Amino acid sequence: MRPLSLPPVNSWNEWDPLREVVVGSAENSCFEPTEPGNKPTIRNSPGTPFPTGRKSKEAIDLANEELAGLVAVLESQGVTVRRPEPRNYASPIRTPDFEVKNQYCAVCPRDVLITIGNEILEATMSRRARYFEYQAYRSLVYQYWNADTRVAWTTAPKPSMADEMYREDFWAWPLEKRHAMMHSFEFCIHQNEVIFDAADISRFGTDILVQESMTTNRAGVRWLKRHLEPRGLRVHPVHFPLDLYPSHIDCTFVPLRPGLILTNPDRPLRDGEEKMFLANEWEFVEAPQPVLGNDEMPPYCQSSRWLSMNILSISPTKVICEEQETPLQRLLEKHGFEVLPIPFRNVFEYGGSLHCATWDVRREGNREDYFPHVAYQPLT
Ligand code: ABU
Repeated sequence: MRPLSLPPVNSWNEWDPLREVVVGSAENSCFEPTEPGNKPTIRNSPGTPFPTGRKSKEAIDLANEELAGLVAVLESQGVTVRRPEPRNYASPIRTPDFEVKNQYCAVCPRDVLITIGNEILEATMSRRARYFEYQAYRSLVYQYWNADTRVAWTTAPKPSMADEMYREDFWAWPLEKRHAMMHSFEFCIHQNEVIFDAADISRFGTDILVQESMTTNRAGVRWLKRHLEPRGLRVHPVHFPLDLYPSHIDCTFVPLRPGLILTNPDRPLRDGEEKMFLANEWEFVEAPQPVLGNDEMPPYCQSSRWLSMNILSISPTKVICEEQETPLQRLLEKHGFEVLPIPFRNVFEYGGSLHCATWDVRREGNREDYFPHVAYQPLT
């Protein structure tokens, strides 16, 4: 008897051969507004107010051109590409708990949605301007869900995003206080509501890592544990204490294939958390310094220069990398990868690079246990 074909939604890790992916779009993008969970600033222009409202046509066209280039490369590799629905982000939104001047964009589906096996999981999100970002993907999600009864779909509980959810003075903490607080993993969000962005999660088959960050709190990790453990998965919170503004794991700790992880030399894993990797013979390889310095990043970009590490795996032997990050490309080649370089700098000001701008819906392969020697404590 022939085995059943894989469901249309099937992705257990970050590296298996990619078959279908959603690529974001910059259409109608706005500047991210100032709000309790986000205080955007212009690089190298302290004191200059951050722009509000729509981004310029030129900035949108430049980003869309690079996103189209990514689509072309993916399609040339036999990957099916889907795109979000164009929406209006420029109008204010108001819920019973908050108001915000405008929404943001749909460039980074990775932050909003994650495929865990045959399940689509919609994150709670952590910022007001992104509360309704899932809407750009709803019709795609319905198409996947309607296509096959094996596809599951879960939306995590929406937090209030009321003022009380945030610790707004976080943004004014002096450096000394940040250093003093770096082992407490308390950032701009409190712990009393479930909060997570999907990009704080990294998938390794049976094992799921979740970074505690400015965009994911401990209640979010607990919710993920309670949701995923009954499905046979093991959820491990991870921490990078030297990252004083952590948001999203995919510029910090990037699995490349079974046994190999690209690590960020500025953001080591908390002492002790490396044990599960070492006990299972995983190797850490440090990413080289990014080509761009902090001051050379696009002025409106709120992400770090480590977007250099934000690569997209097409398979365990092939990755897409930003064109100018040649030191990283050479390192990856040395480790046996074929590298497909593409220009992507104009997407940076939308908060991400190649991994952020995608949501992998289908990869070949099944759930595997890459950590047979792990001391795991499920929630009791
Ligand atoms: N959205 C990914 C940003 C991560 C970083 O700034 O390092």
